[in-house]
Amino acid sequence: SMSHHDRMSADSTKILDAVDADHIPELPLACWKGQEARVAKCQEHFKNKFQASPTFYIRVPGRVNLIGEHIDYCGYGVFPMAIEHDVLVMGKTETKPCSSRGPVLRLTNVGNEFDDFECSVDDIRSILENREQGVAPSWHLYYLCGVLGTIENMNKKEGDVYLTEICVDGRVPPRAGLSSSSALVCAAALATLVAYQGKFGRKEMANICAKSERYIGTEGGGMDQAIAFMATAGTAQLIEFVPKLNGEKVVLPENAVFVIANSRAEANKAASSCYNVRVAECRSAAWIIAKKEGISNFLDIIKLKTLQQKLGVSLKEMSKLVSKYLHEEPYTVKEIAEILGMDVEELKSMPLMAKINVAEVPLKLHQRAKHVFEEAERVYEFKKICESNTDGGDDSSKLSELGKLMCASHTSLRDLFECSHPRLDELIELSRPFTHGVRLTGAGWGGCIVALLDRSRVQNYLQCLEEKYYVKNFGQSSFENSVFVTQPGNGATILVD
Ligand code: ADP
Ligand code: NG1
Ligand code: MG
Repeated sequence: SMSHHDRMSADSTKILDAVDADHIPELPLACWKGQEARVAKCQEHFKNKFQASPTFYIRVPGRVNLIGEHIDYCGYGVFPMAIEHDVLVMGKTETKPCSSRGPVLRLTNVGNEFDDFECSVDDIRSILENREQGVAPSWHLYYLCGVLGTIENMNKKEGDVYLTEICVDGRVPPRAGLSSSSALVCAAALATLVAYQGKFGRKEMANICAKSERYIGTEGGGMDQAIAFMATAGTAQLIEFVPKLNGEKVVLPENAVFVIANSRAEANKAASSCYNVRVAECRSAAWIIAKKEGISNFLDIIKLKTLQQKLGVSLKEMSKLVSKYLHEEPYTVKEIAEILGMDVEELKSMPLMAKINVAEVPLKLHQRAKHVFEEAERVYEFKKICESNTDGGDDSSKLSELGKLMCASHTSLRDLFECSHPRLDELIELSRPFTHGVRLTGAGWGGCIVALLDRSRVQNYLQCLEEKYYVKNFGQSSFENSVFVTQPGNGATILVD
């Protein structure tokens, strides 16, 4: 299937170069090789539900982040690439009035565990605002995030679409840190764009989707939506967010192989407050350092990167400021409020703070901020090594340097950021003898690891994983859909029949 994928990649790269780098690529559905059986199955599902055939198709990939974890929401650059697993959305619209209750959206999903859903488009905002808190959101809510994001950013009134019928088929393992959620949100947003004949480029869509996925409750930093739209086959990208979204293609060393292994410990990010607590900790750290450095409007500085720019110092110096101003013992909200010269209630009612139960968790500002500055440095190091000239020599020293950065990233995520999981750490330890480097990828608390290794070691590594992790913990055949060798794939694509 890798060669089919490559063929599609080559086609769309050509189209892209010919048109406009920010244009969302459109490809004939027939160019999507190796997917015929899947498409046919989805079309059949669509026909059974809606007694018609879809007229447009959208494909959005998941991603693996190679390095730069939990720093996008602090404004720092990250290093992801798209994977071949994707979400496919098929749709059809009705532009003649067919109901008196305004525009209707009907959703169905090929996956058995995802129930059908139907609502009026006008109700989407209130459905999202009134969703139940503290539980795993229903799949359709992610879809609605994408729809709302696109609609509220379109300038023309979309009164001529009366009915949108949608069928989803997702192949990104859910709750595994490969961003199935953003693939779904972005696919929904792009399907809406196509349905309403809007025109946005890749970056606009990435920004819209980064914002709209927050309707699900998590204060994400935008990495997933950025790579979902901006990915280019054959390269990873350094994605920057400040001063504005930008992606820089980076070619990975030729003999580098990245293997993704799913720990099978699921982490549903929107079901708990773990993620938002980390965002809040990083924000509080920024406020405190800003205040102590004498910045008068310190509450306006919510990102550690903005703080760094304001202070005009290096990442190394930022790390020193962490040691200077933030103690290692966990903070309470009360102490943070005192340092900032605020009322506790006032602090608790700040945006984001109000969403989480800050009073109940120990806030480890020192550890989180230290991770962020060091991880941000590792991202630039990683890029530098990828781009360094090996002078005709082999790449193996490059791989070992990259690997060391990945290992350091994992240690920091485990010990300073505390977002690993015993299952992830077990996989990491098993992987070490076979790999140059290995780390958790995505938000963590479960999900996947990504390992960097020489092509020649892949077979032995996979065999070890199968025996010593999958068969041992989950029985025969659990290995099948849990491990994949991956290559940088393309971003969101519109497929035309
Ligand atoms: P991740 O993004 O790491 O995969 P999240 O917890 O952010 O994990 O999002 C997972 C959620 O996204 C799922 O619980 C589900 O609601 C939704 N989702 C993922 N894949 C699909 C799919 N194929 N169909 C419907 N919903 C999906
Ligand atoms: P996943 O693993 O997809 O939940 C999350 C965030 C990213 C980023 C990473 C950690 C969303 C949609 N995604 O990813 O922005 O912060 O964690 O690096 O919130
Ligand atoms: Mg997610």
